[in-house]
Amino acid sequence: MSKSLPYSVKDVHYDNAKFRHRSFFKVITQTLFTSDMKRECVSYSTGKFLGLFMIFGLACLILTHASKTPSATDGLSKGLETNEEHKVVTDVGVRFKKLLRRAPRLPPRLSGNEKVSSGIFTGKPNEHDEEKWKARQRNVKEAFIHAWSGYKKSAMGYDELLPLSMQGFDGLGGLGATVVDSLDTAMIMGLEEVVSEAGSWIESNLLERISQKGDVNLFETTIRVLGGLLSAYHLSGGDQDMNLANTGPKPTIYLEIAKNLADRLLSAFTSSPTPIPYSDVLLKNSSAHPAHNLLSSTSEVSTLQLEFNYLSAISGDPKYKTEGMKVFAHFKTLPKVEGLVPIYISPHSGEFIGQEIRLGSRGDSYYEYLIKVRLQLRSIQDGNFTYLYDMYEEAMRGVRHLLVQKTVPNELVFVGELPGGSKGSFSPKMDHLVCFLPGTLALGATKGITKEKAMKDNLLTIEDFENLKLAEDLAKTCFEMYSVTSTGLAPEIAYFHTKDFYEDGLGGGNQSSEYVNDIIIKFNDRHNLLRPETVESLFVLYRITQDPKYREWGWQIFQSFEKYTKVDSGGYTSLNDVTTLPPQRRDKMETFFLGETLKYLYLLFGDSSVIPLDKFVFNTEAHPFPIKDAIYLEGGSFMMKGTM
Ligand code: DMJ
Repeated sequence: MSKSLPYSVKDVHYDNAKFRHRSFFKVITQTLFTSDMKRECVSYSTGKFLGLFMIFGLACLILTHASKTPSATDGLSKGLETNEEHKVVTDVGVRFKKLLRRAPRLPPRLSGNEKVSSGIFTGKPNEHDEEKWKARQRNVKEAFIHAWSGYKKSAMGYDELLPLSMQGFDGLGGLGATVVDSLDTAMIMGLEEVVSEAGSWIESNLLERISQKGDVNLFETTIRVLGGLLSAYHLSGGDQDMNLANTGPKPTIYLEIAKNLADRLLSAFTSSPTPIPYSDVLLKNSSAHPAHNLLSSTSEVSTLQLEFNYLSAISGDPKYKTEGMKVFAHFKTLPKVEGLVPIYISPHSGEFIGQEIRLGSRGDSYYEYLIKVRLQLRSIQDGNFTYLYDMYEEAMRGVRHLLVQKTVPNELVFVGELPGGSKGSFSPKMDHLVCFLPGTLALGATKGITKEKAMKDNLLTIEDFENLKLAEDLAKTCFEMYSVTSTGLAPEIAYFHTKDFYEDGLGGGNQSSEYVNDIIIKFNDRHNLLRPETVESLFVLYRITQDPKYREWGWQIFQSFEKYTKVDSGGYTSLNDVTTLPPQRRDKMETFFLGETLKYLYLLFGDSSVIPLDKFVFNTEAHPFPIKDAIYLEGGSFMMKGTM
């Protein structure tokens, strides 16, 4: 294995922004007025404006005193200093370097009036900003209406819309997946007409489809269809015994269908000889079978539990939770590589198969659900589920140690793969799917509250700070995977230029991107499926850090979707090649474009009090479930203590 770059507390002072060359005078003055250092200076200065004339004296003062003022933008060093268990001595050399460092270069493609500061943000946007974001949020709502009307016109009741040929396609077992995946987005956006259309279709057709349809994938059906029904149940007032939706069926309809579906899906667990479920279910006769290669994907078997746990909570029947959680209890016993796990597991032996480790396809949401299920069950008194958090923390240490490297020449941080396990070589390859990780890391660090509040209440450990730092760096890389292409849209997979790897002539096509030599896009990986992971992470990071740059990045991505994927006759389409103009289109609108991508963009541009991250947990398909204040009693039954 090539030597991986340590990404740990030793590494925390570097800044991932790219710098311009400027004069020493500008460096000093702009540092004082535009960087994090400004806030530190304020607490020392008896005459901060005189500081311009006494710059070296003031600089010396700054450099020889440790800061006592909390700074929202320099939380890492502050947090480390205040953590009783892990006191870190202030590094004077690093502080001197910070003073000399040049102001971060602004993200590319921002227009003049959209420029954001390099990190000074108050969390209180002015009125003009508020109006701007409301208008942008309306743009996203219009995009959703355009996507839905294309689907309704040409594909209503099919799983997916083929927007170019204007027809429907059943790629997910024929349960009308786009209808169910879209419903809670329409509820959140207040689109009553769409709620009525989708809700009525579900009420009239879905039970029949479930009882008559054939093969479905356990994971896809759980995250999209079961997940969509459950969040619709909550958002329409189900677990408050109310009907909050002005239109569509009453909430109990969603719950009844969800139970019927889940009862059939449970056969994947009960037919398997181990706690690892089979990958496929024949819905009509409630039987299950393994995939052709007899294996299950690690991420698939460990990305069912939020849904099954919530269904147990609202139905009062513990069987869903009991089966789902057996998977995690089993994973706890299996050997791992610094918390990281291979991407295949056998439902027959219960053992991992092969060595391949990655946080992209087949690995990704295992890590996501470790922390999210722990957050979902955090109010349970018996503490039986703390092992999930331990597994998550160990895995993130493994990611930082074994998988994180930086690019040449511009030091973008990325998460690579271990195709041969711990003894194989490192591959500088990252699926777009890995871009869920910044959001998950940020959520895991603050547990859904803002970084500012978490720091004020002294809640963050060194590991939390390390994870937050990695989250922010990785989010930037994910954003640059968009910026580096001609279309402003990311490829499905990127490779990264490192000291051990480079391939010439495979750039993204945007020559004005400063990362054009850092990011390599191979021919077969140039497609874009309208995936959500980057905007999902931008949404979570915006909520947690309150840094408006994440909104601006999301806006740029949204504009590119509008420009290159919108189909005039209705809907949005995938692309075959994001690096050439005009991009060749691929005839498919994935359900997650409505279920996830547009929902996260809408929430990113909206009020942060809507679906707060400390009170809701989003399943991997962006369906939000409330975190119940529940006490689980012995045997798995529980009492509610009210809803949040
Ligand atoms: C979604 O179905 C889910 O987010 C899943 O976890 C990963 N892949 C797609 C979106 O890209």
